[in-house]
Amino acid sequence: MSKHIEESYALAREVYASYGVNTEDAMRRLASIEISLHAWQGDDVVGFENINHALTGGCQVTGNYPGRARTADELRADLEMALQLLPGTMRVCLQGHQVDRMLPGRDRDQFSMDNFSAWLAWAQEHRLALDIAPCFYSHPKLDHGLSLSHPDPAIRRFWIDHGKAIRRIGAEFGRVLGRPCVCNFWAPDGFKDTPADRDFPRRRLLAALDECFAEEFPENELLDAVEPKLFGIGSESCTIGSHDFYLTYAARRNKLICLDSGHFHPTESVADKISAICCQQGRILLHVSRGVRWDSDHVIILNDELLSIARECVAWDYEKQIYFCLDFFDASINRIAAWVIGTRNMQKALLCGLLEPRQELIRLEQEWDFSARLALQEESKALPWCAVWNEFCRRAGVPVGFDFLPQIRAYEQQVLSLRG
Ligand code: RNT
Ligand code: ZN
Repeated sequence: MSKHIEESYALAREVYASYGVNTEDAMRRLASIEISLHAWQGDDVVGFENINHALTGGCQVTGNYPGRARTADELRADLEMALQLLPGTMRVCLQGHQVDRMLPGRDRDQFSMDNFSAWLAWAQEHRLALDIAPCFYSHPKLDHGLSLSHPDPAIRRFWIDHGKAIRRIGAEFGRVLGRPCVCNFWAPDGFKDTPADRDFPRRRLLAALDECFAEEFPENELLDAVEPKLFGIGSESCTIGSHDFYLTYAARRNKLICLDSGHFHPTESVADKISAICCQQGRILLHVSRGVRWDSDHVIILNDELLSIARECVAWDYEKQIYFCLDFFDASINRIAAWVIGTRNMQKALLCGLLEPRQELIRLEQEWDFSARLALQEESKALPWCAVWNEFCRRAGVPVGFDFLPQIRAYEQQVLSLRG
């Protein structure tokens, strides 16, 4: 098997060389792109506060496949299993309620490293960088669908303090692990029906964010991101943190804008936004997800949307300005399979982008030969990228192709199926 992989790769390498593409360079670049594995696929966005807050804020996880991680220990074991099956450089991203322990009488506004220390030790042991996001939902203080923009100062205070607490924890992750932690703010705030006042809630969100971000941390410890959304379930008529709101905010305050591929109108291209933002020195956090008819957070598949997003990330060497985080959650299939399938698809898409015969395409474009450009774009879809992908996996010591599934099945039998 391994011999076939190497032989196929040798042939593919020559084919690509004839198009002016160096497959070794492509694999080197792919290996250097860090992808943040979103821990919330493993616990169905439930968190470990042991209070069983219902999932609110418009996010929904459907399915009850056995084996959801019920504790942070179980989640870490599951992540380890998934990470073994993934090539390339991985990080892990947590939600602010995925504490590894609760402390008596301390709610989210008072979380500290005491609530996350086992995560830090685990990341150190596995040489992983950590990212984090405050969790402004699934809590009774999300009132009438509002958190940071709520009119009641006491409710705002609670959420502002949560945001500050999570940033502090993130900065410590970054400091101890020696790699900056990306801390992403997404708040579900919005109105189901037409509000009389769209302005004041936005001013309140603005002031609340400024307060959250007032404490300064060096960029080698913490990078702040803000995540807009077009609409959500329960906020169909007005989302306080809309795209225009946060894009302007990120530009003014030097934050990363988070582009979630499920957060735009279905005909709007996230891929097209990448150069528009990056060419102005902007940095982007990507939440790579797949909406089916709505922001449903399906496991990402190797479709045109994913390919075009990945292509735009690598085509102009923007991958150093882009932070890749996955954001899908499916509880109707094995959760580890979901992580592995989706993450490998992200990496395959990036590889396809890296293997594109770009110099030739650009040359044709500069010569106004749009017929040949289209011809080559289409022909290049059938180039043997999969032989390069298999070789990439082989060199990384992870299963090639479908071979990752038996290990997931074995883990399901030995571990996941025993969870109640
Ligand atoms: C919600 C946002 C957000 C969430 C996570 C779980 O629409 O995409 O990033 O997916 O907080
Ligand atoms: Zn998201």
